[in-house]
Parts: sequence; structure tokens; C-alpha cells
Amino acid sequence: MAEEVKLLGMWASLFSRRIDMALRIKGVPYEYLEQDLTNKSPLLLQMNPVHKKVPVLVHNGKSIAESLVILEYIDQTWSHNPILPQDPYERAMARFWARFIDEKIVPTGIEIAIEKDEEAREAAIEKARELMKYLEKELKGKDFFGGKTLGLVDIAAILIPFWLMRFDAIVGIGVDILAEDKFPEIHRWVKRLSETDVVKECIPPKDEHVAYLKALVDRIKSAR
Ligand SMILES: N[C@@H](CCC(=O)N[C@@H](CS)C(=O)NCC(=O)O)C(=O)O
Repeated sequence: MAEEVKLLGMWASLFSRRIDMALRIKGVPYEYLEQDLTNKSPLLLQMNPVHKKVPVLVHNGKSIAESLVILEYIDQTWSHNPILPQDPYERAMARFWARFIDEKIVPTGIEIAIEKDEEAREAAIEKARELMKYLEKELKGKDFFGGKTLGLVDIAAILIPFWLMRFDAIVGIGVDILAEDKFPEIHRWVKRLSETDVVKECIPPKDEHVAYLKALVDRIKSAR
């Protein structure tokens, strides 16, 4: 029986793009179902009743939510072209850094984007820089976080170049979080990542993406 793989996503959501990337790395054919997050579909609410967010992967009728959980599911279900290391310690470390991105960097990035108080925002920018130092160290001597090829951490970390480093344009007040001279390894990694086919195929076009995120940030700020 043919496998049925569907991805519920939204074009500007980098969490959704993580899943596109993993499915393409594996060469798994899938149907992409674009979601309107301002008017959530009955299908999204049915497939992700707890969080009501994208991405959701539906595999042969069964749904899986939360991008890091989905990435692990994909890696176990289609084991060729692995995105997680085989060694148990390396695997644990990959999970550790992927969670570090979601649990530390993402909330700090949101704080920078929506904080209205200048001092509090400066403090959040400084916090982001401190957090990024850990990743700078992690990349030393490596092509990718995953070694020679893209892995779980690289896929999770697409939020750094295609969100955090775009804050200058998104927040609109000159927020240069990651200067190249301070984070040379990260800049080297961003360049390599941006030249990788699967990334080029999946990342939303810059101008439309920045405009979308800017409008979202403005909406959130004016509602606060
Ligand atoms: N932790 C979730 C985050 C997903 C997420 O925040 N999705 C956003 C789009 S980028 C969403 O669906 N937002 C809709 C909402 O919050 O109502 C994951 O890793 O999948």
C-alpha cells in the first residue's frame, strides 16, 4: 500500500520548513497543505487539538505535532540519510542542542522582537549574544552542527539565519545581534547552510518573509 504523508504547514513558519527539509533529505514524497493561522481549519484543529499549531505531520492517517518530535519520527521511520547521529552520546547531544535552540534562543528572540521597553530589549539582545556563544563554540572545526552533513541541530537552527539574523529588518530599529567578527563560526555555517540545495528549496523568500514577520510583530506589539 502506498504511504500517505501529509504536512500541514504555513509558508512563513520556519518550524514548518524544518519538516519540509527533513522530508526532502529523506526523499519522502508528501502532500503539503498550507494552513491559514488566522482562521484555523477543522483539519488542523483535529490533527493538533492540544497546541493548534503548525507543523503537523500526518502519516497514514496518524498525526504527529511539535517539530522536534516530528523530525525524530521522520528519522526513525525512514532511516536512510540519517539526521540524528548513531552514537548514543552524540544523539543525546544533538537533542540537547536542538532543545537549547527552542527553549532558550526562540523565547529570547521573541522577547527582542516584541519588547517595547528599550532597556529590557537591550538586555534580551545581550542575553541572545551570550546564548549564541555556546553555539559558536559547538561549531568550531565543523562544517555543520551535524559534522559533514546537515543534521537535526542544523535543521532546528535554521531559525538563526532566517529569523534572528533578520531582526534588523524585522524589528526595524537596527538590531544587529550577531556581528560577523564576534561570531565567525556561525557566519561560516550560515554561508554554507545558505548554499545547500535543500535549504534553498525550503526557505521562504526574504522580502516577503521579512514583510510578513514585520506585520506580525507590529500586530502583537500594538495589542500589548
Ligand atoms: N513548538 C512548536 C512551535 C510551532 C509554532 O509556534 N507554530 C506557529 C507558526 S510558526 C503556529 O502555528 N502558530 C499558531 C498559533 O500560535 O496560534 C513546534 O516546534 O512545532
